[in-house]
Amino acid sequence: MAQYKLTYFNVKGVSEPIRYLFAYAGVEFEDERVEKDAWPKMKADKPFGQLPVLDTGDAFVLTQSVAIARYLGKKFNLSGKDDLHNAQLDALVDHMADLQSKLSKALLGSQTPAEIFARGSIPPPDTTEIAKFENELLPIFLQKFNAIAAEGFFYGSQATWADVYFAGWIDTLETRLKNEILGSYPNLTHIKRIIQETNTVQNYLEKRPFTTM
Ligand SMILES: N[C@@H](CCC(=O)N[C@@H](CS)C(=O)NCC(=O)O)C(=O)O
Repeated sequence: MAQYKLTYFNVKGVSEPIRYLFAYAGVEFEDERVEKDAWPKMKADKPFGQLPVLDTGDAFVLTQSVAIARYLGKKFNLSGKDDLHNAQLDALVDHMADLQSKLSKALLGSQTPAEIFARGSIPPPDTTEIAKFENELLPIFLQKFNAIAAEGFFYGSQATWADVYFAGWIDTLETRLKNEILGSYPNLTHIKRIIQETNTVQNYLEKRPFTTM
């Protein structure tokens, strides 16, 4: 039985980078995917009434996707080389998470996930906001991300949890935008390729369920 259990909805969302981390490290995990009808009954039992949660296998349940990813990065020896490097990686991943919440807002509007679940359908996306995100905001950040990956990976020549996180994050973004978005960013394309071509990640990608989000 796997030590770790990750619980999230049956989408990539904020959890795909965590699934990538398990796959990249070659560590088995239970990938529990909750269907939306089952969620209302489970919500009250979760520490903050939200997903994802990671059951670490030692009587502790961790929340917040970035905190979970950082924790696993440490466990899997994928942290930075010193405090400054770690702070740089933390800030970079926070930028990715901020961008993802902005995209979610454009896609889902101002309704909370709980309201969307209660309504049973996703409201029509705000196409003007999505176009602004994809054509104006995102390129500003991708250009900067690309520049700090000049040595092969973010802030250096060795892959860390931030590179693995990035590969899962860009996978989610491309799925949600229905578009490949790294064409003009060779350093970022390189990171995505190296991570996705790792054998254990390839195995995960082949086996994961197909989802549109
Ligand atoms: N910042 C949190 C966001 C957590 C969150 O908003 N989770 C949503 C799904 S992405 C959720 O649990 N929605 C169901 C609900 O609030 O009832 C993270 O990254 O983990």
